[in-house]
Amino acid sequence: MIKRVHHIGIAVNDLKESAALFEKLLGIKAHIQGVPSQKVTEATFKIGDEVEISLLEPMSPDSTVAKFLEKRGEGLHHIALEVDDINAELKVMEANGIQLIDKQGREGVAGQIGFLHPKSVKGVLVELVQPRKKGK
Ligand code: CMX
Repeated sequence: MIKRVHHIGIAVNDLKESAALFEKLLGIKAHIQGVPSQKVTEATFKIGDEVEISLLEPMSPDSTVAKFLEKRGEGLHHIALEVDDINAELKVMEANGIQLIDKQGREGVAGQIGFLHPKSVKGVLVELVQPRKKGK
């Protein structure tokens, strides 16, 4: 079952300039970190106790985000939905005819993550997130 929107990912060309803009827009400071496994540097804004907005700048030209920026320009890159059991949810999605990018959860910043292909979700890249248990 989907529990909530976990975060929204936005692809940007210049993280420093974009983070400064979103700090003004949201009135909060960004937490900046490199995520080598996804080949991006992220500026994350936690809005209240719920949703985060993550700005994504590619670390290298072979990053999927670099490819996205080249093809489509800056803008909404993905929506992440929180689940309790990522592998069970991926199985359900597949059984419902949704094309998976990841057949199984893999390690991400927030916990186990898995992507659904935008071609089968009306052009929106969807990420499922099973957050890491606190203290782990
Ligand atoms: N949202 C919507 N559509 C997207 C997309 C996105 N984020 N990324 C690619 N597409 C579209 C492309 O525009 C293209 O459409 P057309 O065929 O109409 O031109 C199509 O999908 C295929 O795109 P592509 O550039 O040929 O790219 P690939 O097939 O090589 O890869 C995808 C696309 C989605 C499978 C790949 O980007 C992927 O595996 N993404 C998941 C991982 C990821 O994006 N990580 C980034 C960081 C996440 C994080 O830190 O949270």
